Amino acid sequence: MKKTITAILAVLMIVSLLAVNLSAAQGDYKAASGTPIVDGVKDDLYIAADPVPMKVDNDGNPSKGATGTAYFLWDAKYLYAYVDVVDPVLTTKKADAIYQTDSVEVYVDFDGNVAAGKTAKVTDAGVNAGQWTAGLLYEGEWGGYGNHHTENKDKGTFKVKTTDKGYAVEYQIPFVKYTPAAAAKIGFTIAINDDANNDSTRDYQIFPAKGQGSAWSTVDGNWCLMTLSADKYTPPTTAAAAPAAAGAAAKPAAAAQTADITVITAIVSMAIASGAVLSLKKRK
Ligand SMILES: [Ca+2]
Ligand SMILES: [Ca+2]
Ligand SMILES: [Ca+2]
Repeated sequence: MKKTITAILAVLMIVSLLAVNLSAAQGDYKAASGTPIVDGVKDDLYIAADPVPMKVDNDGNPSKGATGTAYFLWDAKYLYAYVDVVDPVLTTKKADAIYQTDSVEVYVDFDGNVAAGKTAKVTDAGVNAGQWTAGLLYEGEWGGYGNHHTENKDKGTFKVKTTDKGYAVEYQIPFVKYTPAAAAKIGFTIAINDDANNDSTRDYQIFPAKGQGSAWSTVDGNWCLMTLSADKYTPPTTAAAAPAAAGAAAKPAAAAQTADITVITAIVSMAIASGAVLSLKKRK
């Protein structure tokens, strides 16, 4: 009996600790299920994912430079991100370090540190976390830091495309040692580096939430959480097809109407002609 009570108390303590620590993470965003084409263009699959806004600096103040929105997808092997960056002044020359130029950083924790409220250095032995940096001018050349990036960068890819508001980056980050499953929670965050005056030196770094300026080296409760959802976008079928079909049917209908008018005209002409015959007969 005493053992049972001790066990129950221990479980309650763990549950309460977990509850406190879970609330320490900043936000819990849904990653949708699916495999996109990694080409820098937003696939419809991303519609089912929660948008992750990037609008604040490390102090939580509104961005004075770039802003952006990220969407995440996952399948058995990869985590994908489509990151839409609003940046009015794009860097045109490379720098000594990628992060000094316009670029995006995706940070991942595949060890459950954020969910458990633990702090860890991304370079400490056995810590499966790291930062994946993709630069506007550096396609095919990863930047990054931490064990997960260093060990696996050859297995990941990204594509960059300029847009009318700035640029977009699409990521394919390999899980490797991590086995994803529906409803699992991953620690993550994301940053935009903005060189605002094209001098190859970063002016702003923008995050989803404050206190994430140390995410490059340290996993902690300031990171966000992502839930790997089984939700998957499916394109609308009958509803969207109906207006197009109606539009297509409009022309034949118009043609039928034209045909009707032709017939009516013929009947009227015949009537007039016969009327003319009649009137001719009357005159006789
Ligand atoms: Ca795509
Ligand atoms: Ca810029
Ligand atoms: Ca600058």
